[in-house]
Amino acid sequence: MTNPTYEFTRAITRRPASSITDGLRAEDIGTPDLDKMLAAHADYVTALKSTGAEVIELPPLEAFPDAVFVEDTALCLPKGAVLMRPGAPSRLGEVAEMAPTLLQCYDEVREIKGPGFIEGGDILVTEREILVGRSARTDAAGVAELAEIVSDWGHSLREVFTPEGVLHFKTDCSLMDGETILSTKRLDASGCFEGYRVLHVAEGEEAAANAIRYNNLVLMAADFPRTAEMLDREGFEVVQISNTECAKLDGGMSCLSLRF
Ligand code: CIR
Repeated sequence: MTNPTYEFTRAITRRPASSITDGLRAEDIGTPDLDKMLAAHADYVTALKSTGAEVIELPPLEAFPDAVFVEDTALCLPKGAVLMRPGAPSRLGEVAEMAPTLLQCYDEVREIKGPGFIEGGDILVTEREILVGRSARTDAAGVAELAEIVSDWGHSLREVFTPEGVLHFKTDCSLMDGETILSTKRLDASGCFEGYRVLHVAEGEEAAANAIRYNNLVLMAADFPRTAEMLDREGFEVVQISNTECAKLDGGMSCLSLRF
């Protein structure tokens, strides 16, 4: 039996465009370097492919500086995909750019029509439920519209809250396996993971929480040695990818792909 929450045969990525220098960021900590980002992106794609998966690599979109962060445009589930409605106005148009690819991959593609907003970065799919964090990008109406769609496919959805000042719910957590979640202490303290086994990222390594389990691998941002060691001790096969450039735009491992 495969576990559809972390065993995948495909992924979709999009190469960063030179307009990435205009990407959204909460705080300006420097301009991302396209060449460095391209190199890290290539390592990321190579890691996904090394698990035997097919990676659909989409071309850069100059008109959308944040389009490399494809995760926010859709939710991919076993029975269908749902096109999101990003709460960042500059990112709304990325959805139409993703739609044709998903229509090729899925028989059923539905969409969040609004008026609510929701971004994929706020959605964590576990074996038992879909957790959606309300945030500055995801509102109650967006969550409610998604809940209706996924209930048709047999999923239950639970609304939770992304901590104040944190971009997305998954900025602070990721799924490691059927029962285990990697989380920052601050997010876990909200009580949203009751009933799960929770591993905390090391103190001071909060940015390590945005990782992905993809088949046999855990892809995590490099430079968080204590969290990497902890995951290794727990028996996970960790691959570290440079995230220095995406981090300047509040992006991490999960944002860079759609996985299904
Ligand atoms: C944004 O602010 O929308 C982008 N600069 C970063 C998006 C990161 N996406 C994600 O965590 N899923």
